[in-house]
Amino acid sequence: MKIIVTGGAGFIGSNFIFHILKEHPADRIICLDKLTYAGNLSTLSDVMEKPDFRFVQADICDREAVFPLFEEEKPDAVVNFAAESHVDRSIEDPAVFLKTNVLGTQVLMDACRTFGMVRFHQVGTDEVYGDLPLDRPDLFFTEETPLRTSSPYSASKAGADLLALAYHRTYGLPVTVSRCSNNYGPYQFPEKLIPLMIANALADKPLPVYGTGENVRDWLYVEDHCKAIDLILRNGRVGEVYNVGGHNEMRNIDIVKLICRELGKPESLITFVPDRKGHDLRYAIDPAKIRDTLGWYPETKFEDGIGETINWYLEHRCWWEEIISGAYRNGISACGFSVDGDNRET
Ligand code: NAD
Ligand code: TDX
Repeated sequence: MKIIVTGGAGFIGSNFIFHILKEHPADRIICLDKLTYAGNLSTLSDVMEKPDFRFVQADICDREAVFPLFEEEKPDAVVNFAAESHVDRSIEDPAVFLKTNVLGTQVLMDACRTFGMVRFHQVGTDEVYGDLPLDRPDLFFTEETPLRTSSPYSASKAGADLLALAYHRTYGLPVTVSRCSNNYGPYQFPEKLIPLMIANALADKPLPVYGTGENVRDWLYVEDHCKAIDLILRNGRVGEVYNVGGHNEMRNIDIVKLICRELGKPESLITFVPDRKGHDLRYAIDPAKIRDTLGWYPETKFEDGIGETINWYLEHRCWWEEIISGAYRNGISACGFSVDGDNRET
């Protein structure tokens, strides 16, 4: 299979590229990424020189860049990870979220329609379902749960999902959508809860917990998410939505305390700060559909995954310290990563 992976210099997209190149050695990957603040070429340094990998720096909203790439590469499939992904940034400035997440998805699907009805997978989020009450642990998100978005981020992701399903119904484009819960693991940008807390704790800085810290998220190890997308891409039914998540609900405050314990840091670093506007209370996925139809289940237990993740951040300090210092944006990494390979194109 020849796959265009958009947003592959980000957290989940890069892990997906590593997964595909390892599990499907006959596949070829073309990574299309704009390298926004969230994209980091040093993440891809291990695969940059591989013959079955190509990196192209471009914006998914840019038809003039996207269409010729499709014409040249004639991909079998597109997996769209490219997005603005941080809820707090969407509250500060929604415009780029609507542009990239909705209009960028449209450009990609128009290219899919134009160049032979290319198989398209949209990477979505459980945030499109809004939130569940804290006092109803019996309730979960199913694929039939109505969309009820809370933030500009989740509204833009819901727009993209609906557009993808509309392209299937209207044009017969072979589309699938996955909606996953919170991911954690290597290469997550240190603005998100877990890597931010690890980085701050290691620097003995305050750990900013929003509100009371009682909000609940359903955490999934990133590799399990990548396996789910791989399965949906190859064996999923077009026109369908699949929820991905693992019955692993944790309160934010408990995650932060666990990180303190693991790093030997005092809980006195925890600082309660004003709550996020519109802060969703609880996310919880019912993964019955993907389990029963595709045989997917989360393989990594949280105790193992969080330990591996903390170790990864301890062993890759240079990767995230270059992000915090801003040095990663120069395209030259001092961490021993080579990011100027022949496969890099702009
Ligand atoms: P990320 O912010 O780490 O990475 C996003 C990547 O997309 C970056 O490499 C960035 O450079 C690229 N990008 C942004 N705008 C672009 C544009 N206009 N053109 C081309 N590339 C662009 O995000 P992530 O956490 O890896 O999330 C990937 C996808 O998964 C997103 O669609 C997100 O909504 C979804 N998702 C994330 C989670 C999670 O917990 N992180 C959970 C469910 C779904
Ligand atoms: O400093 C913080 N303090 C804090 O209490 C940060 C950054 C977050 N939080 C809270 C807010 C959330 O309840 O922690 C929880 C997790 O926050 P984020 O890491 O920002 O993730 P979330 O808002 O849940 O969204 C994530 O999961 C769904 C991803 O960022 C999205 O891209 C994905 O769609």
